Amino acid sequence: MFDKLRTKLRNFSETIERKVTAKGKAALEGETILDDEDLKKPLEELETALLESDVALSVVEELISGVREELEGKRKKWGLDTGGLVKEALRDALLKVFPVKRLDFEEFVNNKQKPVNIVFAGVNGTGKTTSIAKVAKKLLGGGHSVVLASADTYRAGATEQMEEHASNLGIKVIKHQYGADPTAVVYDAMKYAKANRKDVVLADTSGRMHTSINLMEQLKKICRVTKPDLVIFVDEAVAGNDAVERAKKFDEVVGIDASTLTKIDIDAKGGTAISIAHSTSKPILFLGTGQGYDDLESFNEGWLIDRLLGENGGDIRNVS
Ligand SMILES: Nc1nc2c(ncn2[C@@H]2O[C@H](COP(=O)(O)OP(=O)(O)OP(=O)(O)O)[C@@H](O)[C@H]2O)c(=O)[nH]1
Ligand SMILES: [Mg+2]
Repeated sequence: MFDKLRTKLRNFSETIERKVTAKGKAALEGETILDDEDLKKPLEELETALLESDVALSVVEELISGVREELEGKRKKWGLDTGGLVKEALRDALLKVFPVKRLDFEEFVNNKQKPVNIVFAGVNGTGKTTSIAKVAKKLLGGGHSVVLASADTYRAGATEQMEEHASNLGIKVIKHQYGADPTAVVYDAMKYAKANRKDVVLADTSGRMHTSINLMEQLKKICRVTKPDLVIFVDEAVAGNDAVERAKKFDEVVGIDASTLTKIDIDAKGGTAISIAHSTSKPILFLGTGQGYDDLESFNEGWLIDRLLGENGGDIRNVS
């Protein structure tokens, strides 16, 4: 018993000695060693800022513990602001959330064999149909021809909504009857695009809860049969914590290639983009910034990170 106690005491005193020696050595060189106590306050402040910016809790916890691990035990020059170091470490951690390679949409469409098949998916009301109309306008502006596939055969009025956009933009919609198999609609739209030398098919799918097994199977079938070149997951800025599960599930079931985050004009905090990118490791392609056809911005992680760290005044158009 006394032996055990003696060993414990020896280990304890050795640890203290190591710490004191390390701290003393650092002090002689005009530096200090960051410990839990130094990091506590700045990390708490950042945690609050991320949560207030709508980054999902699970993602915030992971980011903060990564920053803590990165900094604890590191040396810091006397007088250097610990908060500043923490912020820089967080910036690095946030940058790592985004895939190294951005997806350049224009380049992607230019390089793909035509017609390019792009399927939009997500839960109800997130802005899929509106985003399709915006992307169609963008493609038309870039000199591409576009066909819309109204593969939301489930919600009453969905095809009419799509037809209205198509008529405003002067493009063709391929549609079937209400209740028809959505896979057949996308298939026919691709057939039409091939026969009529159209460049891009934008396929609208009905909103579905990620927990609905049947509807997720239906989406899987669309993707299995029509083999989209790009599956875009659409979610909204206000989704917050919910975005993590949804994004993961859509990615797991159909393998998404990129995401679009809408309604950033309503809640421009944008932390949901971090949660989605973190959960899927896929790029964010666009931000929806309003209800008009031109309210679509290419995503820029630098802008978002500056915004989360409170460095660009939060103007969505401060995109460099
Ligand atoms: N403020 C704002 N509203 C948007 C944006 N994108 C879409 N909306 C609006 O959100 C509502 C739903 O948009 P839809 O495009 O119909 O959404 P959806 O995902 O197709 O909906 P379902 O087909 O029912 O699942 C509409 O009133 C749109 O005008 C955006 O970026 N900003
Ligand atoms: Mg829709």
